[in-house]
Amino acid sequence: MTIHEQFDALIIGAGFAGLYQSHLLHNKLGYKTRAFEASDEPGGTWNWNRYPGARVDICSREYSFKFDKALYNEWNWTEEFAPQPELMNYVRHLVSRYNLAPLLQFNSRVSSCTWDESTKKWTILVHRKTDDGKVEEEEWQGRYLVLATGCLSSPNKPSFAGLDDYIDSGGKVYYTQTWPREGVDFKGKRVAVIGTGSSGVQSIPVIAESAAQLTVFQRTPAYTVPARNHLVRPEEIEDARRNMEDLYRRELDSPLTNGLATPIEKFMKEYGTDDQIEARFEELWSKGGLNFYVSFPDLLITPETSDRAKAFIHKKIKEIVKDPATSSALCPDYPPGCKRICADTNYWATYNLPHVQLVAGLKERPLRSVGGREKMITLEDGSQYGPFDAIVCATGFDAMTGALDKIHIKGRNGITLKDAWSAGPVNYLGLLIHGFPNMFHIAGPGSPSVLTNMIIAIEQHVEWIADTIVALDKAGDTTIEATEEAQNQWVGFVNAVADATLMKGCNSWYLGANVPGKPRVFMPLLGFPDYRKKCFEVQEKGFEGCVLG
Ligand code: N01
Repeated sequence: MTIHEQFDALIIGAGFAGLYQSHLLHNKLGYKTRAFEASDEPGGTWNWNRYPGARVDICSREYSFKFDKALYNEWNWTEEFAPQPELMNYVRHLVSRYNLAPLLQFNSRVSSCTWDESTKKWTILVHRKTDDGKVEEEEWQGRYLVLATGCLSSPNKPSFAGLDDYIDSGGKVYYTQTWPREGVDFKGKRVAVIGTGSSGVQSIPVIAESAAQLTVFQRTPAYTVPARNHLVRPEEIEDARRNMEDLYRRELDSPLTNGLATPIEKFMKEYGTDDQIEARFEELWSKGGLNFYVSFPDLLITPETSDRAKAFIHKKIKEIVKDPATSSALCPDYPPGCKRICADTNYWATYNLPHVQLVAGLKERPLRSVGGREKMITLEDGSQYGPFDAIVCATGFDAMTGALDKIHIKGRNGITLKDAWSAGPVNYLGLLIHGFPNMFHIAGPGSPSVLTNMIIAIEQHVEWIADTIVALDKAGDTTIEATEEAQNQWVGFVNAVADATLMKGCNSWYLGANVPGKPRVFMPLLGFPDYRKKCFEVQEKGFEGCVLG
């Protein structure tokens, strides 16, 4: 086995987080780093999720790194919501612009990470696929470990009965989270889609364009607002470039980091008349995109506001979808935003097409068999649909913790992360975990991460981690670790914030409720500005809540 020593930081993942962390630590600060990526390309979630219609649901001018004004000025997004191939071009541009390739190692899956108390170092075991298809084991040692493993990187692939037989008898199964690079031609095919979260909502209208028949299997309907995607207008780019600093400041000051939205301060009941409230919803609806989240600042807090938003969206669904039974089945019954709202292009209108059918109510009558030799899908109540030439599973992710669950991480005194997190993830600031010195987690549970524009969340974490390493080195400290007390307080705070919202009122992946057996804990923290302030304060107060050694 090859052993590589003397690294400052070992980074797992080469998505946006791993790339920026590599750039900052190595190129800017002169540390010796290496980032390990399981795929043969960088890009993380945008590399894997190549399904038809995949695009970011945040305006591209916002979903861009802002740490380097020159980068911001030179990159030309073509669409308001960048499609997946364009996001991959951006990723490749980052790699070449900052000469990151020598810092990245592809086809390399990290299987274990072990802290050695005597050397104060992490040792990680990497399985690297070589060009001739062999797998080589490598050992890497470094002072710091950075988990840049992504929040939505571990696919949730339910083990449906019948699927193996279906594949054996020539049926095709595709997962949105690991879509074939060469793409899929659905022309003339009878297709089933299982799942109606963001991935389903984005792919269903595009698949419907070519499939001969499309049947959508829905367990829970999604709230979705029209994205109103368009080609970026030159004046929008110019304006964004001229005002990038201002946009960035507004993003940092907004709870969900959406700087282009026009938030209002007033809760709905103080806002005005019914007509004015309706006009506010209409305004955001016609603007499009996830700005609907800022319709009223109490959307995620006050039941009355939530109910009004819900009624508004139900009205829109009923206006668009012609068949009354289908439109009713598409109306969600939980608070909007409790699951992430989707941004779509023609989603509901797709159900008006004669070759598209919705099969709803899978909560009451789950899938009994998917595919089988007859290529049919059977529900628990015995109803059958098909036959299908292809089945698309848009079944989401083991979010936020799934990627780490797959790595054997062993901290001080032999404690494993699996044990430490057996009742759900616990940490301090979302960044540090008691018992795991010198290990940082980017945009993980306990931080705002998935409730923000992820690029903003990533920038903030990457910079905090780099500042921390520099500060420790300056002070001659070799280790940092969260205290148990600070961690317990933080977990209590994250839970209290979630309890004050309506966000625990449905079975979302935020809660881990989509994965059977996963502890039900609300993972992200709502409220970016206060969080960021707290992170600064911790640093300013000499890493309050941490033990340095
Ligand atoms: O996954 P999801 P996703 N039987 O978990 C259903 C981000 N994202 O990949 O809701 C039947 O939301 C499941 O049903 P239920 C974004 O943050 C962003 O779509 O659990 N159905 C649900 O309908 C998003 O929130 C973008 O009852 C089953 C669906 O599958 C996150 O990723 C694009 C089932 C999964 O929906 C995840 O989105 C895409 C079963 N056994 C994703 N298991 C953009 O930027 C699961 N389901 C636009």
